[in-house]
Amino acid sequence: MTRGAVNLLLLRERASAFLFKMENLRMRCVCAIASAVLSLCVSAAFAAPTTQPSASTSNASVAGIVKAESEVPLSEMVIYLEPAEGAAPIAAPATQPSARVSQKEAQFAPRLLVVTVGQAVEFVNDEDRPIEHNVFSNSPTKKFDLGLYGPGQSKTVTFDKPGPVFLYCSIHRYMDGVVFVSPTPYTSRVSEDGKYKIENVPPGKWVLKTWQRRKRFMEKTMPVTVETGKTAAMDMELTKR
Ligand SMILES: [Cu+2]
Repeated sequence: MTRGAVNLLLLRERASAFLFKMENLRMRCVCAIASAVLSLCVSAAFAAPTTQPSASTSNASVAGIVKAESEVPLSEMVIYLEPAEGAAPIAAPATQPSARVSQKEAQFAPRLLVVTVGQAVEFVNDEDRPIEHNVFSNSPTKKFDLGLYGPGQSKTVTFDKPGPVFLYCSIHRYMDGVVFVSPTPYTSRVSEDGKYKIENVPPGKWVLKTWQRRKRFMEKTMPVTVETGKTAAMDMELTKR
């Protein structure tokens, strides 16, 4: 073999070794990129919030007519759902916007406010004139005393137990209102013609209950089964106390 031929062979060997190394490196790069992409995908899959079947997609409701003596306005009546015994407890909505009660012209507005357990209520002194109010309650559901404060100021109370909370003002004896704290967000006011409708109820077994501001009638407790896409018809007749 001539010296030139040997050199050529050596050169070819080196070249092929170099090419092999390059190929190796390329494969490693491809592998590294692929594994990075894969791990990103996997972590994205786990990090993404899992879509829970939400109440708003159940398209189920509970509705009906409340019959009582016609002269009685039923607008200060609340119908609400409680989970049936043994049913999974309902987690309070993670974020609930705070509700608001006005004190303008020495009146609580709305006079009856329905909130869900855990929800906060802002009591705002929105008087145009320099009038101070002192909102308080002695109800077992929530005892509080916000003290005196003037126009432009507001104080917030979080209602952490279900039940009625009667509102008063220590300055104006005629000011009265009520916050009804429902154990679940599934509530409806009864209209003056007796109709009510609780919408977007998760399917399952529930107990329907009534609450009246003026206790003129016996309260009702009725079991109800809610099915996806259906309206459970729950009419009721109230009896005098
Ligand atoms: Cu007042």
